[in-house]
Amino acid sequence: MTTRQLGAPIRRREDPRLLTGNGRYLDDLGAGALHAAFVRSTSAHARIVDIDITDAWEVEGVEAIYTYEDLEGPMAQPLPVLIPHPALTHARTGYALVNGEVNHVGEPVVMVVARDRYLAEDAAARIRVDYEALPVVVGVEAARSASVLVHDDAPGNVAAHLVQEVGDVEAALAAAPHTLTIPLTIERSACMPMEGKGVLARWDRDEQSMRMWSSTQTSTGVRAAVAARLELPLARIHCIAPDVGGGFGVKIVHPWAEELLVPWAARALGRDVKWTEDRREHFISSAHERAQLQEVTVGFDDDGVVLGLDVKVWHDNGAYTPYGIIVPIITSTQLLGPYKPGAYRCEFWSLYTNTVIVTPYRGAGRPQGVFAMERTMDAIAAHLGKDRADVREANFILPEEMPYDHGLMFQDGRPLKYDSGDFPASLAKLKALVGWDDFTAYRKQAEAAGRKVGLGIGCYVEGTGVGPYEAGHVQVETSGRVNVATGLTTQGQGHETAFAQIVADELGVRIEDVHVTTGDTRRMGYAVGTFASRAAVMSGNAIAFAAKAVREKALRIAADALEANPDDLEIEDGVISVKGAPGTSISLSSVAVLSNPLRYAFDEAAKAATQFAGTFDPDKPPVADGEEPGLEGKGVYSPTQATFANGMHAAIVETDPVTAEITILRYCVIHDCGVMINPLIVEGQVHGGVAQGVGGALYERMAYDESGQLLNASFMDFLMPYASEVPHVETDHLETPSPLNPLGIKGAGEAGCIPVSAVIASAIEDAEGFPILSMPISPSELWELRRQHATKGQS
Ligand code: MCN
Repeated sequence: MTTRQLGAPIRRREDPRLLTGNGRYLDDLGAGALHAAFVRSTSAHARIVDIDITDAWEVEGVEAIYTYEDLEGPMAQPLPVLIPHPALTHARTGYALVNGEVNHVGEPVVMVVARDRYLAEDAAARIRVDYEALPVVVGVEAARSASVLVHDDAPGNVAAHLVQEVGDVEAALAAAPHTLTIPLTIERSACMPMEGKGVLARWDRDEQSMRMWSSTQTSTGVRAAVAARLELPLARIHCIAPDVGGGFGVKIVHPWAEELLVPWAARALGRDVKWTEDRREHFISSAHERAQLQEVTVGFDDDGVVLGLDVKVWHDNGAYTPYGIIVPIITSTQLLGPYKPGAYRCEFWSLYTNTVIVTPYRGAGRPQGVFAMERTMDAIAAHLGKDRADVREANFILPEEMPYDHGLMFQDGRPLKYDSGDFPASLAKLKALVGWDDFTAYRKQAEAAGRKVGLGIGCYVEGTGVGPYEAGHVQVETSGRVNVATGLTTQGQGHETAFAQIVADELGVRIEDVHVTTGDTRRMGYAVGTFASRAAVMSGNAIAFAAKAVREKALRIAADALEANPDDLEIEDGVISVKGAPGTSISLSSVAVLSNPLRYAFDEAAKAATQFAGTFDPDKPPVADGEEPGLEGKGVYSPTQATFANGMHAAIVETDPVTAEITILRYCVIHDCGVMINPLIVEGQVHGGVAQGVGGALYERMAYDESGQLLNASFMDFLMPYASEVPHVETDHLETPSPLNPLGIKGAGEAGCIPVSAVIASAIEDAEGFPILSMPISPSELWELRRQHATKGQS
């Protein structure tokens, strides 16, 4: 009996290729292509008075220089708002090249195309842009004061304002025995994938068609955008995502200006054109996230049970809103985590600033929301003198209350309705893993040795696998090779392995025979993209349906050939046999031959299949009426709502009594993403997420000055954690299957980073004894907080 692949902790098959430098990333492609470089705005808010390109033409090897004036038709229109929302009353987007006014440092003003990147950069450096400075808005405080406007026609700097309310919060707060109001801040940060963005385009003059490659999280989205803006039939464009060195959200935005301009220039010049983003460009012209001011007012009883929760969020959306209000709407709904909030009201303002645009970054609004909710849970416990885990447990939604409808609208416009989860069981596991009940003794010991230690906790629920759909295609070649295609893309999540596991099980073939292609519109033209931890749920189930369809077809044809009933057949290791009579069998490859009217004489499988040819009626066509030729099938998965994964983290930190240096001593994770396709991949995802979360909690922030210049736009100044700062992550799982999809899967890709800031804050607070209300936190900030609290204590 073949080992079942679903749930097997097998190593990622793509890793040898990627780890030995044999991956094919965007910059590995396009030898001989012309290169593009961009002149980007140096001012955060200004009118362009003049652009002088004369000197740039002096550089030998320059092929083209483009400004907004060169753009025509749809190329000259503002970039699209990808996810409109009725509350987004003042949506604004930029242009492929700046049209008159710049709204943040880094916007593309001029595109130079030259023989190589060096020449393109040399020419770009000779272009002079004269700006007439306008007043600048940086940070949420400045945005909400509205003394200066980013866009004249967006009053109050408000792009969107949304209120959702369930129950009567005012009454609940008024009647509550206890109330607290907690102000919270999370600073701006960004994804920082190892590989920046990049585009290569090839125009075929004969066919009048475009083939392009983009380091994107959605090749179908890029293709659609290019078709619209270049006024080309979709059939004449193919977009391929090659190996992508991380995305973490920033590459789901489409089209980036460069994704339009590079193919547009390739067509205009009749030459291959390529652009590879450098790190500085990534800092100043891609996307950021996280920055929010939040205020929670909570009412609760003597047991810590929340009776009413009123949350206000001021979200910094940067200069434009191409991605709508996804981030703040996630914060405002997902902050509820595993808890029942009693009456709930959430209100947010999405505000313009003269800074880089904000779009979802791994976790997408959840780290901020979880920070708000978990700080609130700790504050309730501190107020009542209760155990922090007990207060959480008192507010949990219980397994028997699933499915649990919060009565709110989620990011996908569907109800925020949890499908599964066992929060008390997760908490019990977490407490056992971290040694919750032994911590008091441990702390005493540490204190006796002059050390300060603290224990922190954080819980979250994450809507994953959002729709609307994904599709999968499975095809068995006459060699027995199984080709699997999904249109969604891969940035390092291990889809080649996980999807092969699903097909191996569903079809009954060896995993070695399964080959997975992602993100290539030539193989699958219908897809939404990889984001929102949706690939496993969406493509996983679509591919499973496709494999099932192929299996059914194979059994039908084999039954004919073997003169058996399809119900009596089984497939194992690519061989179809009669149950209990393994001698009566036919290989899947032979069935592939039989399902294809062309029998190739040189094909081994064809030869094998001929022995069954006699079983066919010569008057009967080889492909039956209504049957498609070939052993292949499609599957589509389109759920009615998201599925909700969850997790609980705990950390033990030590803070240096003198230097205030913060060290994570232990980091423990309990994670529930339903049925795991591959526990090894899931753990890798969780570990990577925690590493990113540690960066967000302790190191990473975007340091803008008052004029809108990003002061730390390089890895010399923007601190990412090294391996030395990322703790060993102790992980355990709980598998509560999702009832919403046949495989019982929930997503896992963002989980690790979601509660980390909340957990570390909780642990530092526990070590220090005063509230931590703002993240990230550096040793100098902690030192300053100590000083303030010491002074308070004396006064
Ligand atoms: N998985 C599993 N069992 C489950 C759920 C998931 O084995 N029950 C596996 C999946 O098969 C997949 C991986 O875990 O191989 C992640 O699956 P999923 O949760 O569906 O997430 P996506 O594949 O949709 O990936 C997107 C998600 C997001 S939103 C960000 S951001 C992120 C992340 O994945 N960006 C990443 N993880 C990343 N990992 C890498 N290396 N690089 C990125 O850019």
